Amino acid sequence: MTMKNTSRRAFITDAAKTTAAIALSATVLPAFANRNNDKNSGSIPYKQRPLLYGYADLEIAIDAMTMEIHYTKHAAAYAKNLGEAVVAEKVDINSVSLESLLGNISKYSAKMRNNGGGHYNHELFWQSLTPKSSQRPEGKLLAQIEKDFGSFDAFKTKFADAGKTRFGSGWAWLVLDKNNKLVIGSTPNQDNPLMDVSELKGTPLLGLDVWEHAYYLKYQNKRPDYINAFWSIVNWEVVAKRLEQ
Ligand code: MN3
Repeated sequence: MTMKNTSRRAFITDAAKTTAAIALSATVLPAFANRNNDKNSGSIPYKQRPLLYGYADLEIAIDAMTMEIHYTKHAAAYAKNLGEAVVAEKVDINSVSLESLLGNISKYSAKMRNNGGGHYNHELFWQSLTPKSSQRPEGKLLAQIEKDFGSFDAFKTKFADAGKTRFGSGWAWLVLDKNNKLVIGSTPNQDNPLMDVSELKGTPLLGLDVWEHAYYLKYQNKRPDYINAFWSIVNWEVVAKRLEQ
């Protein structure tokens, strides 16, 4: 590609408007590519979705300052850096979704891996939270959890253990594997189960950020307390929709 930077930017922005509109109209969830259609944000191809709640609305589990710093600093940096990486590595974001980029992440740089995962994981995480949690899943999702883990309590214990035992920074996951079975596991850093480099593979239904930046202000070293509080703010309706898709 020999386009000058300015025209490449214009190209990405114009084409992104169309695809963003298509992505939004097709489904509310989980079109995580979030291609940018904001005229005011220049060349940044990936954009954070607005939160559906205020920073202070999850205080039963996560304090407002943590939410604000996490969303406006940490997660914002992943989106920005992913945008830089796709430009630098000449990814045509109009033909390559974020999901398929992650599926071939071994072909790209560490910057792409860290920030592609970081952007995807956080967008999924924010959508999985709500101040009005039903506290437990129901319907098909509950039935499948009971089938694959024995009971909702057994599922919670196993998921919590995945988060507690992830050494250092990473994520705990509930995924649907290729045999349509629910599986629990964890990934290091910003890796996720869509990545070809990941040991845990499948479609992410629920992810919990267990990086210290996600809980340290309120919980310090007490990661298990943070994980325990997480159950009070899970948006089970969103998780159930992901399972149906
Ligand atoms: Mn985080």
